[in-house]
Amino acid sequence: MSFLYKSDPVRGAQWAQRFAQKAPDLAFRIWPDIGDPKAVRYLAAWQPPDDPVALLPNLEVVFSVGAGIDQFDLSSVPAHIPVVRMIEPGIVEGMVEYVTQAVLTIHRDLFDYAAQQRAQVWREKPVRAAASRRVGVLGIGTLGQAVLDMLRRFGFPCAGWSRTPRTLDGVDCYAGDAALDAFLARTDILICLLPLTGSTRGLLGARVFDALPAGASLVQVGRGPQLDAAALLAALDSGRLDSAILDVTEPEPLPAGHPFWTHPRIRITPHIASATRPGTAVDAVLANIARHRAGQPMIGVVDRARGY
Ligand code: NDP
Ligand code: OXD
Repeated sequence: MSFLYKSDPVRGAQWAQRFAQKAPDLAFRIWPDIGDPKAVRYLAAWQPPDDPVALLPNLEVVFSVGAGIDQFDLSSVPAHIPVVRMIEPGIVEGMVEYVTQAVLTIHRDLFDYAAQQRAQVWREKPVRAAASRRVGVLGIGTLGQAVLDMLRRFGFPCAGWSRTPRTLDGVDCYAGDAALDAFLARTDILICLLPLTGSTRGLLGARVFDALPAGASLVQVGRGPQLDAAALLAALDSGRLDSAILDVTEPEPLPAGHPFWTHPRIRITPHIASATRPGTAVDAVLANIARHRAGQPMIGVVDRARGY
């Protein structure tokens, strides 16, 4: 019986080490060295092969090596094979760090100070209390909840938006399209932690920007196609929005010459907000395999109907 890994080979070598320690009975293979295809019961991939079951006839579970699964063609994985996304403490920790630094960058006026530094200007701005800066997170799943849990400790008034109603300690929760405008109207720093689906593609556009208070900012850590680039540039240039910190873009890599690179109110990072950490990721995958073998529900099974 074997486990096939199909993603970055450097990380794959780290997965292999962890598997050797924790699950020596399960042969670990790194794509394209698949060994006997009939022996492969589990596949972990960023992108599965085109027709995984034709290649691996005894496949039982497909694991995504990332939290998002929009890069998967779910129709190529038969319905009886569960697709499981990555839920593990390492990816949560990285996202909490990234979003916290982004919110504090905006809150403590570091875009303005960067401009002042370029102009060699030494001038203080009044410091606003966190209690006066309202933070709102689109998507309050695994990552959104962890981010809010950290941000509320700074004293930011916190809100979150989800598809289905949720209750979170210290967070004003809004749900569904009908509540979006009310959520946006009370949000000074908007953080996007939504999965990419048919409903979230292009969501970050003029309609959303116009519903935010004037001078609001955006932190985009979801997926590039959720953002309408022209609408963002227009909103920044008109002063409707103050600034944006973008970790994901469309396309990736962001091409040379794209206006985002040089815009003074945009900060770009190359999709590094967070990544699965091999040690904790392997532990999470092995725990799910144990559940699967025991006939128990696995954690993070993708609901194909809703698309995440
Ligand atoms: P979850 O599935 O745990 O949470 C998704 C949240 O989004 C849920 O609250 C869900 O609502 C909400 N949601 C989905 N669709 C809608 C909609 N149409 N309207 C309103 N709310 C909606 O995902 P994670 O928190 O684990 O991850 C979120 C995303 O973060 C990933 O899909 C990925 O795109 C991105 N990501 C980015 C990384 C980076 O480095 N930039 C790293 C890791 C992830 P409900 O609660 O009702 O289900
Ligand atoms: C993920 C990512 O979805 O790294 O895990 O973007």
